[in-house]
Amino acid sequence: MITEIEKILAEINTFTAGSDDELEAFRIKYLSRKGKIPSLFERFKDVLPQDRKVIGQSLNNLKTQAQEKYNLLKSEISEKTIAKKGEYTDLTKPTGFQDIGARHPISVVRRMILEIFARIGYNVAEGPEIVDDWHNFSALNFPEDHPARDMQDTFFVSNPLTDTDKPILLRTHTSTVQVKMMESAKPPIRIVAPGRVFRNEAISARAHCIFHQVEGLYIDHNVSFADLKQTLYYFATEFFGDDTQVRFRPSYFPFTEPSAEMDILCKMCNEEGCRICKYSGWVEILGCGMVDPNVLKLCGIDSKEYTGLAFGMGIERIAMLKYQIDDLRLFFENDLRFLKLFEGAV
Ligand code: 2NM
Repeated sequence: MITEIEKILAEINTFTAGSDDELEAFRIKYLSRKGKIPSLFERFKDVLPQDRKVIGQSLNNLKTQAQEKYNLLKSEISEKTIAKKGEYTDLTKPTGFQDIGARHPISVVRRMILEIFARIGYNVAEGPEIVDDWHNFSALNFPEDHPARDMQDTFFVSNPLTDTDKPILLRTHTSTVQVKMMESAKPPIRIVAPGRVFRNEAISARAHCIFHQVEGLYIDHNVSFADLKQTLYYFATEFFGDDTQVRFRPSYFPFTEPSAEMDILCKMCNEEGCRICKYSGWVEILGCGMVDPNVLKLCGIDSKEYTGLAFGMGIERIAMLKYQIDDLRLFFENDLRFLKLFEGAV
C-alpha cells in the first residue's frame, strides 16, 4: 500500500491542468468519492495493526497534498481566465478619479474675514501658541486675581528650562500677538491676528477647548470709538450682506475701556426668535472696545499721544452663523459628509 501511495503522490506532484475541465478530471480521479484517495482510505480497515501508524500518516499526507494541489491549480486557472477577459491586461492603467480634498470651513471663513480687513489696510500678524503669563494676561490689564487666570480656564504648560520662572501656558486669545506687536512696533499699527486658542472648557455643541479667533488692533493718533463702529459695521455688511443690521451693547473686558459687543439681526429667523438667537432676534458676533490706556502703557506706547481700537471674534461662531451649522463639534470631527459640503470653496 505504501508503494501505491507513493506512486499517486508522484502523479499528483507532476500533474498540470490548464482548464476547468482538466481540473475537474483531477478532482474526479483522486478526490471524488470513488476516486483513488478515498478508495485507499476504504482499504485502510484491512491494514494490520502494526502497520496502521505508518500507513495512516502517509494516507493523510497524500490527502492533504492532493487537496492543496487542487486549490493551487484552481487559483492559477481562475487568474488565467480573468487575464483572458482583459481585466488585468494593464496594471499601470489609471484607477479612475480619486476624491479631491476640500478646504476646511474654518480656513474658508478665516480667509474671508482677513480679506475684508485687508481691504481697509489691516496686515496679518501671527505668533506662537505657547506664551508666557505676561503676554496672555499681565500686559492686557488682567488683575492678578482675575477668574480667567484660574486653572479651570487656562492650560498651563510646565517648562523644565524656566521652572522657577514665570508661568508658561497655551494662549487663551490671540491678543498675545497684539501685545508683541505693540511692544516692538511704533504706531500706526493696523493688524489682524488669526489663530488657534485654548481654553479648559467642557466640550459641548457650543464650546470646545480649542477654537479659532481673529483679533484686530488699530493704533494711531485720534483713533476713535466712531472708527471702531464704522470698521465693524463695514465688516458685518461685507461678510453677512448689505442688508445686515447691527447693534452695539456695552460690555466689559479687562483690556478695553469702553467695551462693547456687536450683535447682528438674526438671519435664521428674521427676528421671529429661534434657538440660535435665544429668542431675542439678535446674535452676538464679536467683542470690541477702545484699548485701555493702561494696556498701551504696559506695552510701551505713549497713551497721551495714541489711542487704539480692538476687536475679537471666534471663527467657529461666525462660520456657524454664515452656514447655519448648529453644532461646534462638526468642525473638529472631520466627518467627510460635513467636509464635502465645502468642496470648491476657497
Ligand atoms: C476682544 C474684545 C475686545 C482685543 C484687545 C487687544 C489688545 F491686545 F489690543 F489689547 N486685542 N484684542 C480685544 C478687545 C479682543 O475679543 C473678544
